[in-house]
Amino acid sequence: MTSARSSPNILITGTPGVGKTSIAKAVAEKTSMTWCDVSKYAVEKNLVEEFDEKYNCPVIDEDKVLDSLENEVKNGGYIFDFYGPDLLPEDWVDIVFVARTENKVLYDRLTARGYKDLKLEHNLEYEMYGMALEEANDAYDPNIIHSIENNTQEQLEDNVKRISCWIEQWKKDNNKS
Ligand code: DAT
Repeated sequence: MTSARSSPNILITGTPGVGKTSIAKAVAEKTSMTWCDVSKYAVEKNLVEEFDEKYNCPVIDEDKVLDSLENEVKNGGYIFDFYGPDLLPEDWVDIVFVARTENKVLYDRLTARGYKDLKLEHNLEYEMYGMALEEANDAYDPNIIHSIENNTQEQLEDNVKRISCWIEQWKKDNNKS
């Protein structure tokens, strides 16, 4: 099997606080992949529709973000870090990791981040019902979706190792190493 990309593109998704950034940054440091925090990218490039006062966060302009990223990601090598499990077109990504965290652990992480009231409740519920995983399953081929537990430091290290190994294997399988 070969791919037009010289490296894979990976999506790490899940509820805010489940550890997407921690995993994505560590994998990028261990490999030659580029970490792309899609929300930050949108804000830095001014691709934001509005600021959501209720949830105290920017609402990204999805079409503009996709247009802006399209040429950059053609050759692969990106680790996308985004809470939205269905933003990226299916043919952009080779594998999807949905990070999961137990609600008690997530509660502590989100309150430490200053989340409260509706924003806290909404995100805890979203995680409790496994919504990110469900949405990812609707958006991508379920065969490329992997749910990863990310509660402890040990699990974080295992996840980083597993994803990094997967990248190396992809390159071998696609004759890109
Ligand atoms: P996200 O990018 O999904 O919003 P994050 O990577 O910023 O999440 O992590 C949220 C907080 O939790 C941050 O303080 C780092 C910590 N964290 C992430 N993964 C962890 C793990 N497996 N064990 C302990 N702490 C973790």
